[in-house]
Amino acid sequence: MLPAMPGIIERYQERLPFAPGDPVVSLNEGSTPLILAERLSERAGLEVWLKLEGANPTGSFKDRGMTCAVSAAVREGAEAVICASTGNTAASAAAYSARAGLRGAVIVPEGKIATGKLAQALMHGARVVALRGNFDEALKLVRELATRHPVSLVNSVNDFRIEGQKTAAFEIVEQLPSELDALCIPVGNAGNITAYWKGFNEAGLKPRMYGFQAAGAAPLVHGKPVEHPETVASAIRIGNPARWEEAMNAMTSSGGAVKAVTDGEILMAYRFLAANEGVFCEPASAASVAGLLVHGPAENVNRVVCVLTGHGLKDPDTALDQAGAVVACDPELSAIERAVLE
Ligand code: AN7
Repeated sequence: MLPAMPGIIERYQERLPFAPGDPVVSLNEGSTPLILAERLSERAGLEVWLKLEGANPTGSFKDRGMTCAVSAAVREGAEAVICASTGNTAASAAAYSARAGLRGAVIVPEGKIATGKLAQALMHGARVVALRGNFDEALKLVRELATRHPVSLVNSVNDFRIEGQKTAAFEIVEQLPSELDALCIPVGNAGNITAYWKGFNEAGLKPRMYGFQAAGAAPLVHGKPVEHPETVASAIRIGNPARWEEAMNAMTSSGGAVKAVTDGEILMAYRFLAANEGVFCEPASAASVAGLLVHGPAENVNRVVCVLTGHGLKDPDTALDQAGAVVACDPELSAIERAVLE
């Protein structure tokens, strides 16, 4: 039997702020598939690869950062971790704190997180607080709270999150047959694009970084915070990203850009990936592919990686809303023939 691939701290220890013998809280995150998307490549007119971050243990890229943030919290002797979240950070923080034996509290915008993420946070035993406000307000409050109480804040304002998430860039460099020209990635709080850029830099690569925001939540595109962000892609319903400057620096200094995609464009890409590539991602993730299809590749960009940040099962409500209906059938051969074949 092949040995299981270890988690990212063990795998990349010499490039992460952990020493041998430090406590490691891991679910064997990372080592996610990078697949060639042939139909998407045909449609986009260049070679497109998909990094399937939904294949992480809790179904999103957050696990790469969370193994580092929670391991560091244990090393520091923290007893509890806290975060504000549009859903995936909450699910991941809840899982890793359960594994570490720490208390976890997650603050989410009331009624605005996908069903699967809520189920995860609750199942892992976190205290789930539904804030009558949006993500930006939640983040402001938890930052304040963390200065007053001995709790470890595990949002991407925590540098350990960036360190962990940069390992996805290392993996892409290892997995691709030759160099990539550009990366397409959804942008919410702007931690992940910051992390990829750091990872590529450390690996000696400079792909163009294209960040895509939902049109109703596109502060980086407008150059100013959005007070009431709205989008079907609830994961990136964020109006004032914490890593604003770093994300802008990644995009401008790499020769990339930040652009907006509408909810309609996001949902088009979401359905296309599921129906034509067999890849079910959540709506926010599809923003990377929507951006590529709508805004097109830049000159001299022949090979791109689109990051699919979270699994489609996270948000079954949007899926059922977007998909075709089931076919009801009586338990008789003639009826089943009609139902299947017509
Ligand atoms: C699927 O969980 O902000 O730009 O609180 O869940 O690093 O914020 C989630 C963000 C993209 C954007 N795709 O990444 C949270 C949260 C998915 C996400 C993003 C998120 P960042």
